[in-house]
Amino acid sequence: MTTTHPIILHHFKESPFSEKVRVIFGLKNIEWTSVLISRIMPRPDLMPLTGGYRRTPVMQIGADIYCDTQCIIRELERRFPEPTLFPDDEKGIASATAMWTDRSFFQNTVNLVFGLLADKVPQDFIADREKLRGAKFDVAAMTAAIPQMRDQFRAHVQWIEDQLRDGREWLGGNKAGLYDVNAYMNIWYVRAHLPNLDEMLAEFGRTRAWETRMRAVGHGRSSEISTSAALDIGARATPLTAELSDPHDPNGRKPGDRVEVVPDDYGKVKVSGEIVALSSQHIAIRRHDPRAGEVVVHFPRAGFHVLSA
Ligand SMILES: N[C@@H](CCC(=O)N[C@@H](CS)C(=O)NCC(=O)O)C(=O)O
Repeated sequence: MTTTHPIILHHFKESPFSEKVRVIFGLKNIEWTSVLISRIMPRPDLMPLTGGYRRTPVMQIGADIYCDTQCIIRELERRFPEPTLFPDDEKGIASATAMWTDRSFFQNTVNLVFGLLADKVPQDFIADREKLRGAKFDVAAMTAAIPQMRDQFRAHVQWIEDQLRDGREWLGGNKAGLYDVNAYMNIWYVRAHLPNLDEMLAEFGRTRAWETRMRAVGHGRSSEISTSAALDIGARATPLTAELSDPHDPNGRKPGDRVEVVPDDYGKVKVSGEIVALSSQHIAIRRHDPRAGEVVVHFPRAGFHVLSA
């Protein structure tokens, strides 16, 4: 499918969740536009587009803004169905792996990375991530927990290794898919930050070979624009999301209702707007911003709360 607006990814290089999306650009050979954002707040040109959602990455297509990799991936699969991220026709379980890779596995790798980096973590980064978590970013506690984190990391990697045990190249079988993208994020993250990943993976030969295959996927074709140019694109565009109601919504929500949407784990900034479209896996809300104009912001449902405004 062609789109009149570029596929813009707001991201930063060190971001593992952004790496998921960059790898999907590679798998699907998508042409995309890169907007490099600051690793820490403030992000003055991005907040008018998201309405305050502050996690990374964010995808922008004109005046439609996609928050969270679950939502971004769903939209990319819809727009670029070939090659599919579900080559084994296991869409449900492949999507659900995010609840493993993005939560318990990721919390493990974050604690491992920052525990081992310890005094190299800049103070402004710590202060920013304390705001994000609403809790102390306790590098000393992470350092003390390194032995436990190594055990956890090993157990998670063993699951990858077990999946590859029959000699398959990819976690789902003969073709790369969402299982691979989700799990790889954590290995990529440790590889990017810690010099001793090879040591940690020494017993996992199949995982090491799979990591090499994943790295070779690349990031598709990209060009770069500034944060302000992306905001201009959003301000000039009109959102293209069609109204969609959900007759099975358990709370009777419908297009036109005013709501607030907020992550249930961290970065709990409420984004308010009027429902445009909703389903069991997706909610899109319309907002107006003095700089961005009219935008529609999209969120996943799993891991997000929808509150009446
Ligand atoms: N569930 C989110 C998690 C995203 C996330 O935690 N991203 C990290 C960076 S990799 C983040 O937002 N860090 C704080 C920030 O960038 O403001 C997703 O799938 O996109």
